[in-house]
Amino acid sequence: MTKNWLFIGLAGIALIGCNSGGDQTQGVAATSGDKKLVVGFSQIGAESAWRTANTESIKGEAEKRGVELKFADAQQKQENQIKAIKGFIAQGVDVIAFAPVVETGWEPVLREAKAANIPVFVSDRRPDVPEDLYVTFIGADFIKEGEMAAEWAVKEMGGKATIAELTGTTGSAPANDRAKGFRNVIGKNPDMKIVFTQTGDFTRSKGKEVMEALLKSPQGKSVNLLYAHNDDMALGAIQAIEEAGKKPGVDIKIVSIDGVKGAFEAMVAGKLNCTVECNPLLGPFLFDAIEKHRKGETLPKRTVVPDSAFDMSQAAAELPNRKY
Ligand code: GYE
Repeated sequence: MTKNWLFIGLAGIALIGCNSGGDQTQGVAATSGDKKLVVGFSQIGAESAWRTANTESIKGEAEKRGVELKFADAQQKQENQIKAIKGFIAQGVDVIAFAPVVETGWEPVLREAKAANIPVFVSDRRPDVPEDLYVTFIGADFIKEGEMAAEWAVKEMGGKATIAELTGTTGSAPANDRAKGFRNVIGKNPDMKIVFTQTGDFTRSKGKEVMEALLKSPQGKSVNLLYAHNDDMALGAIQAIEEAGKKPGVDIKIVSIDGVKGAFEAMVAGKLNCTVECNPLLGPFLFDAIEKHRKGETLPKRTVVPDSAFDMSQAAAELPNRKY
């Protein structure tokens, strides 16, 4: 175990890109007198502890600022998100915000929002659409997170490991980017071999199920490192490893992403080795951006929320400071 290992990500808020202006800056519905600002927010679902903290942050911040929030939970289904966004357009909300479950397939509905002159704010995950279809995108750098997980892994395993990967929701930006970032670093280490990769859909139950099946297969016997795209899947996998009579954190080292409380508790218990933080508390960033936009300020197209990484040796000291 590397003592005091700490990799600080980007310091401060990095602002990348620049608003090209366009129609999105004109899409502000005027509010007069004490009429409340109405924001429609399409959330992905409630698949993880990260998501729960993210939802609380958005709801709490809206309440604090006196914003009327129309909140829709899509239960991890893109079709539900598209329906919710169409509903917000039909209701004539002032602002639409959403966290796209997958990267592709958003252009038509965002064109409808643009035609209705409703500004769109993107939270958490990136949609693959032209930049003029939204005002700004606020979220973490998932490639960087994958790289940080791999940097820890290479160091911890001395450049040699047989790796299983539990990926996030298929087609989602964090699953695509966390896989990519990890490989960017692993690729330079020929003895770090990924022998298994399967989705656990960012949930604890699926993480457990997939790990159970892997451990029963001949391939599973050789795995000595698990990389999970989020903490919930790692926590599910920990249960499966224990039920198979192995020691998580020892027989199979584990690195995951999010930095939720449950991950810190597992590190204190010696069952999880490292978590790379991904800040879910996006509410203040989002509503600040909405307010600035309404005042006519130009926003960057991208705001990166910075992350750190924590290993077992730091877990006990850090646990009381965790906000989610
Ligand atoms: O890591 C995972 C959640 O999009 C960053 O979604 C988010 C991810 C997060 O389900 O736990």
